[in-house]
Amino acid sequence: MERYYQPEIECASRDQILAWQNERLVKQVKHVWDSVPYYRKKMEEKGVEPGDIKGVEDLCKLPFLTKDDLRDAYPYGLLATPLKDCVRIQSTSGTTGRRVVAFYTQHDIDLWEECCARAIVAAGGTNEDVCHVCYGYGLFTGGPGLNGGSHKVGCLTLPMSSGNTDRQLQFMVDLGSTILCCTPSYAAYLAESINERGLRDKIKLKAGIFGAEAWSEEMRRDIEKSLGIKAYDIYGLTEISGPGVSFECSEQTGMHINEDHFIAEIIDPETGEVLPDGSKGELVFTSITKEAFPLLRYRTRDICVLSRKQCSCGRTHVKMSKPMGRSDDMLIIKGVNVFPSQIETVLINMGMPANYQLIVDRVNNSDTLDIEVEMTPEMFSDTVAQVTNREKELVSALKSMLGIYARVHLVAPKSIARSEGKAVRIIDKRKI
Ligand code: DLL
Repeated sequence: MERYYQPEIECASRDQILAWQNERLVKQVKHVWDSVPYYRKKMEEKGVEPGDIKGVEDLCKLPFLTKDDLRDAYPYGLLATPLKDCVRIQSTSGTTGRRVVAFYTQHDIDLWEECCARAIVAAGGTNEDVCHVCYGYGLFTGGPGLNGGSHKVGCLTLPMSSGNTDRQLQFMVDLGSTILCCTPSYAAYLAESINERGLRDKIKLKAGIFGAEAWSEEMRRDIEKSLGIKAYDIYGLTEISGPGVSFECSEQTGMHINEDHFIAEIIDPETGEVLPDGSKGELVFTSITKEAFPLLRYRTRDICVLSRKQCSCGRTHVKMSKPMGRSDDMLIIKGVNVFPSQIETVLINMGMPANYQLIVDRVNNSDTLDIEVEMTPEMFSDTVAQVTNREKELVSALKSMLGIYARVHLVAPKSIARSEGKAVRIIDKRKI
């Protein structure tokens, strides 16, 4: 029974890991300096040259990259290899302005899939498993990443993609799926459908690999109980490759970061100062092995804590906590990235005032978004039919901007509380 497990890497000594990181970082900085004029300029502005970076302890000399840089440099400005060497792009679910597009050489794909394979093995996966992947396929990294990892492990891979619950359940029963890969909210929905249809005895699932959105320990326990499985968290982001940047082991107390490929730092989101392990702050990644899209000091905006406490699984790679929130205002609703600014754009374009509130909730383990929008005083005298019509128009405009359904409620002028400081636009009732 061949298992895609690399103890010589995943359980390497801390000295060995640091030695790999030092060597790879120096090489990567030179590669970026030589091939990415955008980042070279940033380094020059900070007065840093490749020779100044001798190892991980010099990382803090490098400038940060942010999502704004990715947007400025869209589409090819951060590409570090000739286009002829790239074989794939993936993209984020962001829908306004410029999307973030990440490039991969075949080597990058291999390493990314290797990271996903490690996650599957850590969840107990072997070549005897039937791995049911219902993350979305296409531009989203979830489907392609776990699909590739599953191949590497040698599982029988079911490339289901998301949606069509009847078909998901039929294949799950008929083919005897043993590992389920999807967002936690979809896993909860599938669990509910399985139990409603009395299929619990007919499924063979033993583990789930769930991520791409925030989920609580309570939700983990619910899913584990209703499906009779062990549920593992997996984290990642398109900019840094996709799922598999980090993953949980059987201890389920944080996700091991694949430190042979990514250097993690925690910074103070306000000042950019590097914080010691154990501090809560913004997670920053440097990819040290990627060829086509190697980001140095990329600010994820995810707020986490890193821990180097010894793990009983034997892995020595640093663990990150579940993201506790984001330092920007991005919401993740039903796995889709939603920015309040996108909503504001739609409202203003449709002639509505910018007085609105977003109420995000989780009902039956599925996210809901309600938007209260103040009417203008002129609209307030409209008939009920006119108001209903306007709400419908807004729902449809928001759907095409965000890609998800939001309920819209037009409310009386001046009925939404004003704030003297920053406007409080978001009420997130999800207990995460
Ligand atoms: O969500 C990649 C992924 C796919 C991860 C499948 C895991 C499984 P993006 O669409 O670029 O990539 O979104 C990245 O999602 O910065 C986090 O804010 C959030 N996120 C990802 N995984 C988790 C997780 C994919 N396990 C953004 N818990 C990240 C909480 C997560 N948030």
